[in-house]
Amino acid sequence: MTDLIFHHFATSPFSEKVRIAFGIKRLAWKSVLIPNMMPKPDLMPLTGGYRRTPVLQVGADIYCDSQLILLELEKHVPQPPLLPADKAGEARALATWIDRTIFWAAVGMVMGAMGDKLPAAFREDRSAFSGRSFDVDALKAAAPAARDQTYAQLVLAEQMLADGRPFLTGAAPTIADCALYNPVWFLLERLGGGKPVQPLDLLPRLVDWSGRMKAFGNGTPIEITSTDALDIARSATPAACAVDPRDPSGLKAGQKISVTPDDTGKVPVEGVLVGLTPDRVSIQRSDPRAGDVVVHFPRAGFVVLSL
Ligand SMILES: N[C@@H](CCC(=O)N[C@@H](CS)C(=O)NCC(=O)O)C(=O)O
Repeated sequence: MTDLIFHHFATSPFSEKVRIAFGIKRLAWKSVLIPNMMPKPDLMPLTGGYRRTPVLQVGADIYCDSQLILLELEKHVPQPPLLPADKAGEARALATWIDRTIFWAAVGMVMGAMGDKLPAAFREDRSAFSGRSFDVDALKAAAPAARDQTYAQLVLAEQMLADGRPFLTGAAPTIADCALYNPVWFLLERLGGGKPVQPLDLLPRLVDWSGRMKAFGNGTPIEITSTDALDIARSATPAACAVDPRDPSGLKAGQKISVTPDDTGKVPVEGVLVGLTPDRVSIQRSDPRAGDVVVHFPRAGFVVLSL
């Protein structure tokens, strides 16, 4: 199997969503630690401008966004399954809900509580990243509302566990559990020092569930440098992919396009369309340090424009 190279940083909750999946699959993986804010001089040659964390690299194929990273992980390491055929749609839909709602409510709680302790450079970076001013006083004032939203959303997960099932969709974890672990871990680590904080103190099944998830660990990271990762990309050849001729976008292989996240870190990445499926859009680009690479993005949550 070609090595899975994961670009991340320790305190990143979206990275923990993937690291816990590595743990469930008991995987040994290559770890590249990247900065937690711009600039990211050794990541940009690989992604072409996509700046968010995490990113997965497999040779000269670069996978952006945890949504797509987990789909790709499942292809490379199918056992134990995180997307069993009878639960795949349900698990992916739950993960989308969690990523787009619970995560942001939890961020509101964490930033309201500790935003004033973060360095000015980080606050400026996150203002540019989100397109909203990182206003410490406004975040503090909004923290109670963020706590209430976190509670209202997490209660739904608590209800899913109410029949005694150990994981969100049944007896074994799926990507929905990995997605939920992201904000729950963030709250526990950042606000609770590992102990249940509000509103988790009112959600005992979820707290037990988080203990079961934590026990999976993160697999075995083997650290490599960002320069090693660039060398690996340069000496590899991207895997073949194809453009679905029935895709409703009408896009054709060989067209120049840009792909941009629709929510945060809205930096367009430009390249030549080489792959298009219902799940992903893939563009080829080259860079003097990374060589010829194909950068893959999920379709959901990304804006694709012909240039
Ligand atoms: N939808 C993205 C969201 C990723 C995201 O927002 N990651 C945060 C870190 S947890 C980030 O990119 N922060 C800015 C940065 O790392 O530069 C995903 O699922 O990967």
